[in-house]
This record gives sequence, structure tokens and C-alpha cells, in this order.
Amino acid sequence: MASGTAIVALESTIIAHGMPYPQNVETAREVEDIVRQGGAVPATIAILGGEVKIGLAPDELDRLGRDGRNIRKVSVRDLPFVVARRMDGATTVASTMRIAAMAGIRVFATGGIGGVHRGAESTFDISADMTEFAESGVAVVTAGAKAILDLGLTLETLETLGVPVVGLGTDEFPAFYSRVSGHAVPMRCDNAVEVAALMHAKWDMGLKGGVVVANPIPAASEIPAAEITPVIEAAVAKATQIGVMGKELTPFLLAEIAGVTEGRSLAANIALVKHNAKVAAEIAVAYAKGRS
Ligand code: PSU
Ligand code: MN
Repeated sequence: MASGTAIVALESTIIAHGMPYPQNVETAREVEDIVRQGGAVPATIAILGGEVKIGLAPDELDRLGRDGRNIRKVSVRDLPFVVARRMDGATTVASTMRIAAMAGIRVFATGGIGGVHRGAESTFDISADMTEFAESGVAVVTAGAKAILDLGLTLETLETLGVPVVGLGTDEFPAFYSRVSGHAVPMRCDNAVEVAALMHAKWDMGLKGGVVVANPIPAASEIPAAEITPVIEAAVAKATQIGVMGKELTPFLLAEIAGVTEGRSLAANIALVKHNAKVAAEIAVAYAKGRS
């Protein structure tokens, strides 16, 4: 960092809880390679034995993927507990953003950020990813927000929190598995240089918090909204029926949807994460150039 190298943070919940083994570890490795090919250094973030790790060795990545669901999903609230108890933890978007910001890393690639869940008006289930965007100065490249959420309420929340939501080459907020959602983004950039300029402008002005860089899934890997919507609705109904709540909800829904679509949603998830990593590397390189 001292020499101005572009760095891209990567999260570990997607490895431990977002995808099954061994696709999770394969994807994590490929994503790191894509960042390197883009001229940046990947920094996968996790807690191992109570230590906050920024950048994992291959065997550490493998351990996270293999132990999967047995590794604690760590949001910001959980950080002091897992550190004090010297536990392992997979970091979500929120805690990865916080740790990246502590280290001065400004760019982070994920699959899809958490947001306001459907039915949040009665469950209050709003991901800590939302409030973290008001706190940590990190740009997160994401395929919109997970379609399992209420995207309209997610966008309203981000507006309230003062978070720029940038459509990258699009006027619509993408819906994770699909390129379109019917919701407009408040602003659009058409390349990494424009995004980097927005980041510099935001932080040079002393504005606090992050930037959502909404990057649609590549067309070839998209699952059309008409096809995935009923699957998502059935999964949400099942979760409500059997009482899945809180931090278990997102992993449950992703696994349920992957089961019903016979892995097609998993393939889409992998494709969009890789594409986000490529774009994040471009932004990190452009941002580092803008600084010098
Ligand atoms: N994106 C994916 N798969 C995932 C997640 C994001 O493609 O598993 C994870 C992220 O770590 C995100 C978390 O922060 O889901 C959101 O969980 P919750 O809704 O409980 O905050
Ligand atoms: Mn939640």
C-alpha cells in the first residue's frame, strides 16, 4: 500500500456460507487470480484463530471452504466475540468493509450485498451491510443486491444513509441473477475511471461512508427475472414457514434456490462474482492512478 499498489478486498462469508464445497474454494482461487490478472493484489479477509487476516494463504482459504457452515458467519457485531475467543470466522460484506477500511483498502468485490429483506416491515431484518455503507469508506462492486431481498426498500435505505449507488454501464439496479430489476439507479458511470473519480471526489470532500458499484451479471450467465422470481418467492415462503430467520436466512435462501434450479443459480453466482472481481481490479488500478 505504501508504494501505491492497487488492492482489492474479498469477503469470506461467500466462501464458507454462500456456496458449497468444492466450488467455493475453486471460485475463491479463481477470483484471486482474476484480481491479479487485472494488475491488483487480492486480499481475502477472514478471522482465523481470533486473528484478523487480510490476505489468506492457499491452505487457509481451503480450510474456510471445507469447514463451510461450521465456521461462524461474522458480521460487525460478532468481531469482538470471535477475536476474544480466538475463533475462526467468515466475514460478511459489513465486517469485510470495516476491516478493509481499518487497513486503508478502498475497493472490495463481492457477489451481492445484503440489504432489506422482504417482509422487513415486520421482521426488522435489514442487513448490517446497509449501515456499514454509511460508516466505512470502501467502494463495493456488487451485482446489484441479492434478488431474495426487497430491492425497492434496499435502494430507499441506501438513499437515507447517503450512499451513492452507481450503475456501471446501466441505468437499472441489477437483481443479482438478472440484469434488470425495474428499479432505476440514481447515477450511472460507464467505466472504472469514472467510478474512481467519484470515489476521490467523495472522500476528498470529507464525506464518510462507502459507494455501491452496481455491476450487472454478464448476459450469457443471466437467469431471466421471469424464471427466477417464482423460485425466489417459493424459497422465501419456505423460510417463513419453517421459521428460518436472522443470519441463517441468506445462506438458506441461496442453497434452496441452487437446489431448485439444479445448480444454475450457483453457476450464475460464480459468473457474477468473477465479473465483479475483474471490474474491482480495474477500479482499484484507476483509483491508485488517480491518487498519484
Ligand atoms: N453475496 C453472495 N453470497 C453470499 C453473500 C453475498 O453472492 O453469501 C453474503 C455476504 O457476506 C453478505 C451476506 O454480507 O451474505 C448478507 O447476510 P445478511 O443478510 O445476514 O446480512
Ligand atoms: Mn439479516
